[in-house]
Amino acid sequence: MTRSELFTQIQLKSSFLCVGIDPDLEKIPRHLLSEPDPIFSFCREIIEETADYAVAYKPNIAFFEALGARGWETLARVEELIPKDIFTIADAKRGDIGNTSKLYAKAFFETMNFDSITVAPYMGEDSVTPFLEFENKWVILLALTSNKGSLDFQLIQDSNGKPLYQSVLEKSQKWGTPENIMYVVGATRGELIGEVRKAAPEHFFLVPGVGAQGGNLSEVAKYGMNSTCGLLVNSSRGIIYASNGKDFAKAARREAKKLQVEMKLLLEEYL
Ligand code: OMP
Repeated sequence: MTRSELFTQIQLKSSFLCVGIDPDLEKIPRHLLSEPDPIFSFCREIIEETADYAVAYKPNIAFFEALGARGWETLARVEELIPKDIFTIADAKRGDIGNTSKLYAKAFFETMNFDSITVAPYMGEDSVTPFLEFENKWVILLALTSNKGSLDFQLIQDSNGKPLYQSVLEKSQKWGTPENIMYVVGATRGELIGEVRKAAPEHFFLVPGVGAQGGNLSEVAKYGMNSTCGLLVNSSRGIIYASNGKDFAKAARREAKKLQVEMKLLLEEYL
């Protein structure tokens, strides 16, 4: 999917919601456990009920690969059932020496058909560029993450006072363009989102951390929105585990809609 196609979807749905698919056998409703593939049944209902409000889905690969070979099969089936006009993110956080990254890219872009993959920048240019060689596919590079541990490295300053995440933003913009690189910026980072926006005015940001991690949606929009929205805001647990009863998918729909209604107002305010 291209950047302008993504923006068109955002406008059509008045939404920049990414629904995070983090299906955990211990958390899904008990009645699904008698299904042949409980995780698939869970994801199918969640997708069916939230697709009206989502412009992106982000399956987190850990939740599938923890189940072994069967989990990979489930992931492939889940990826296939996501409507084609919705952007897909393989949240795999990969990155390795060039010839290995090339195979990670093949796994998620060719064997499966994800639009994008999350990538860790730590191993540098040759670990990231193999992902950029695929047409209409995206790298979503970790810049300033939502978790407490982001303080350990990402905010360390060099001798000129520049934090590491700023060097990631600066350098990586030479490897690709706003048409094939996005950045992960945590919703919990408040005003710093504005600093990331200054350093990368055109790029889309994937913003996790609203909902269960306490990030604030209007703050994200205030500091992060650009003229083509430039934001995909993710919520996983806050949507998919809104209820653990038989009404779980309807409850997920309600939570997704709540965020979409808020997003519509923010789009009207800032675009
Ligand atoms: P919830 O906190 O349940 O909404 O889930 C957040 C999702 O975003 C999880 O799948 C995390 O792995 C992911 N995530 C973060 O929480 N923080 C980050 O900085 C980056 C990610 C990510 O790359 O998606």
